[in-house]
Order: sequence, then structure tokens, then C-alpha cells
Amino acid sequence: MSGDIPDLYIAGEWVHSSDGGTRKLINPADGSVVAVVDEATPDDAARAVAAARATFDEGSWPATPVADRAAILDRIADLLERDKEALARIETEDTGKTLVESRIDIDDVTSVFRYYARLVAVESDRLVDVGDPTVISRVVREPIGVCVLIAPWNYPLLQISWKIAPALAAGCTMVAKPSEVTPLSTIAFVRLAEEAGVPPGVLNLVQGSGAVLGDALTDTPDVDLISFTGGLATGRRIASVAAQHVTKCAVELGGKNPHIVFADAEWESSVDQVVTGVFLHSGQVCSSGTRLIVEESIADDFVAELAKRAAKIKFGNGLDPASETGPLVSEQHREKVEAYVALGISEGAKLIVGGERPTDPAFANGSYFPPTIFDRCDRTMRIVREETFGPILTVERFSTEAEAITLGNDTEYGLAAGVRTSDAARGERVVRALRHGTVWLNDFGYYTAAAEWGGFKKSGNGRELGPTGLAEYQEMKHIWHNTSPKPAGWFKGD
Ligand code: TXE
Repeated sequence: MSGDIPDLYIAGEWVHSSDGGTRKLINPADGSVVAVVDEATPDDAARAVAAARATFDEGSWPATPVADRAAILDRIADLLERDKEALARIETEDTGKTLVESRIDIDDVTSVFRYYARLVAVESDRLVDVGDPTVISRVVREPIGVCVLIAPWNYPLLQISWKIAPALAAGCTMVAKPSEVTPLSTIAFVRLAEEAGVPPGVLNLVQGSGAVLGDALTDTPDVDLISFTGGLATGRRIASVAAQHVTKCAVELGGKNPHIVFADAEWESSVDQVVTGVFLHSGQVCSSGTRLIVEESIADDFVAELAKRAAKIKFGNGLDPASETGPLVSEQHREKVEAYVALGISEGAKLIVGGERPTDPAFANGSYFPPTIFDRCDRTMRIVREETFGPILTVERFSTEAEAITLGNDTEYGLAAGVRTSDAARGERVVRALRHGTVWLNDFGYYTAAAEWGGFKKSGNGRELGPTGLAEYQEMKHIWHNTSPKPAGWFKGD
């Protein structure tokens, strides 16, 4: 990772970029250079796809006994535990998130490998009774083939592990492409996977600009599945390229997530979780609770309390244990967030806290932006409709349950939502009425490897995690075995 050690992994070999290209990675906490990594060319990407194809078609991985594949996943999990501190530090320096968050991420990554090691080992074929005792009919699962796995910058190792773990468990081969902004933890991970015994050609790695490498990775008949997490515009483009080859394409495209608070909700946990739900990782979370929808009768007091707490959040270098949240991922991203703040003001939303980059010289070299709250918002505003991916909370108010549901569903996205009420029956009604892939009732932000994750509407299609997250990487094959063949008797031949 210094320019001397190669960072691309193709057909079991660590190699430099074929044109010698590199990229400098910047620590968003202080503007320092964290590393210089190889930047793949389209040719490198095409070679990686070819390696994955040849390994799938000619190699032994797809037919490797499930128990052996599961053992490799478990070994990867062991190595993740061994290297947790080093990986967490890499993640913090690359993304800016606090070390505490990075450690949680690495634990979650480990749990995903453990989960799929267990799940794949207990999966069984399905026998189907066709009503003829001479026929054995069964549905078996087979690996889908060559997978291209494209991840974003906000949870780099976590999000690519939701793809790599089930793909390996299923017996697929793959090309992983982390975000060019934060590839370091994925490079370190692939070295662990190699050490754990993943055979050459099964897991290939290229990094670099998606715009440059995209076509080589996606516009090809050699790929059987593309799994993408990132922005809506990129997801649309990849899905349309995939459609030309009828390549299966699973996309997770973010959200604009409502957090609905009824007047009877428990006060302390509601205030605390609304703040955490939107300002954790400086709002750079696809399931961030960025739209507060609060009952009119408590709205003034509730928002005043949120503003007080938001103003006290300590942001700073993620390596400093005193920091509660880190900088935004890059200067470019900070400019995007600032543009949304300006837009909110011009749309007539009432800025009540934050909104301006810090003037303290201690933050001069980093991409810091404070927790920001806009009150008096309505759903016609772009600040309420678009994913800002920054520490911005918008506040809308409602008077009836029906209105809360209408507001909560009035978004083109549908990834996640929160509902807070002490009335269990109402909670269940509202949860069922919301069209979002995950809904938390009196909680926010939690997930587990064993439960599906993904979105309704423009938040994407397909699911990661849980049994469905493994099924995405499998084809179902129906085998009809007649143990006592006889003529069909359809055509008489006379
Ligand atoms: O995402 P991109 P960006 C949202 C968030 C953010 C916006 C853009 O609102 O501001 O998306 O972020 C690769 N073919 N989310 O620019 O461009 C790219 O290299 C193939 C939501 O980072 O979508 C990277 O690896 N790949 C989100 C990945 O796609 C291409 C998390 C994501 O990049 C490509 C992050 C192409 N043509 C941002 N173009 C979430 N859903 O969690 C780019 N890429």
C-alpha cells in the first residue's frame, strides 16, 4: 500500500496496475496522505473478470464440499478477529469514522462470515412429490457463477463483506471493487482471505474509478451477477448495462428514511435515538434517520431538545477517543452537503442549529461539518426528498396517524423507517403500513446478519443478509430423475 507493494489481486497474484497508475488516499480528518494505491485500468478489470470466469468454469471451487467452503469462511472470521485493531484503524484513517465505530464494523463483518459459514452448512436440497413413485424430483442450489461486487465508501469493509461472504459460501467466483475513495480495508481483507486459503482466481480485486472501470466490469456476458451498493444514478446506469446481457443485478441505492415520533413515545429514548439515528457517522449512512416526522403537540419541545443535544456533539479526528463523530469522507462530499444546506435555506426551511463549517483552527485541514437541523420543512422541499448523505435532520409535523403514514411513505426511496409510540397496537398498524425494507419500532439503526436488508421502491432490489442474501448467489436447479423410464406415449408413430 505504498506504491511498492502491489494492491490489485488477479488470478491469485498481487500485481501493480498495468499502466503504473496510482491514487493518493486522503485522511479526511486532517488532509494527510494515508496511502498510495494501484489504480486499475479497464484492461486490469477485464483480466480480473476473465480470471473469475476461468476459475468458475474450470476450477474446483464451485464443487468444493460445502463443509470445506464453510471452514474457509470460519478461518476468515478468525483472522478478522486477530487483526481487528489494525483493520479498524485502517477504516478510520480512510473514512474518518471514529475508531469505536470501525471496531463495531469489523465485529459485524466477522459475524457475517460466521453466519454464512453456518447457514450454508445446513442448507439442504428440497424434495418435491410429483405424484409418481418412480420419479425422484429435487431442487438443488448451485452457485450462480461469476459475481462483480461493487461497494461504496461509507461502510467499506462491511458492505463488501455482505457480498463476499455469501458469494464465497455459495461457491461463486468474483471480482470485488471497493470505492476508489476508501479501498484500504478491502485490500487488507483480500490479503486475509488469501491467508485463510481462498483458492487463486476465486476472489479477485481491482480498485479505481467506477466511471473508468465500470464497463469492463459490467458490460460483459462473462458476468452472471452484479451486486452494487451506492448512489441511485450509478445504480440505474449499472442496471441498464446489465439488462443488455440479461445479467442478474442486485442494487442497494440508499434511502431518505423517516423517523416518526408520536406524542406518547417514551421521551428520553426518542430524543436520544433521533439524534443518534441521523448524526452517527455524520449522517453518511444509507439508513440514516434524516426525516423527523413528529406529532404537532410535542414538536416545539422535542425539536428544542434535539437542537440542544446536536449542538453538544463532539466531532473530531476519529482516532481521538474524545470524538463522538468524525469528518465527512472528503472535501468534495462536504461541498455537496453544504450545497444542500444552502438549498434548504433558499427553500424556506428554518435552520436552527449547525449549517456552517467550523471556524476553530483545530478543524482547518479536515472535512468537518456540524450536526444541522432544519425545522418547518415540508415534503415539497428537495432537502426533504433527496439523499443528502450528511449530518442534516429535517423536521416535518403531523396531527393524525393517517397523516404520519402518508408522510412516511411519501418518498421515492424505501430503505428504512422508525416509529416511536407507547401504543403497541398503533405501532403495529403503522409499521405494517410503511413501505420500507426495515422498520424499527421504538428503536433505530439496529440490524443482524440473520435478517434481510434491502429496500422497497428506488432503494433498490434484492436483499442482502439472511437466507435471501445467500439465495441471491445461487441458482435453483430442478432435477427430475425417472428411475423407471417408459415412453411418453404422446406420438403414436402409426
Ligand atoms: O456513489 P457511486 P458515490 C449515495 C450518497 C452519495 C451518492 C454518490 O447520496 O452522495 O450516493 O456517492 C462505483 N460502473 N450513496 O459517488 O458513484 C464507485 O466506484 C460501475 C449511497 O460514492 O454510486 C463505487 O465503488 N461502478 C450509498 C460505487 O460504484 C461504478 C453509499 C459507488 O459509487 C460506476 C454511498 C459505473 N459506471 C453513497 N460509477 C448507499 N446506498 O449506502 C461508480 N461506480
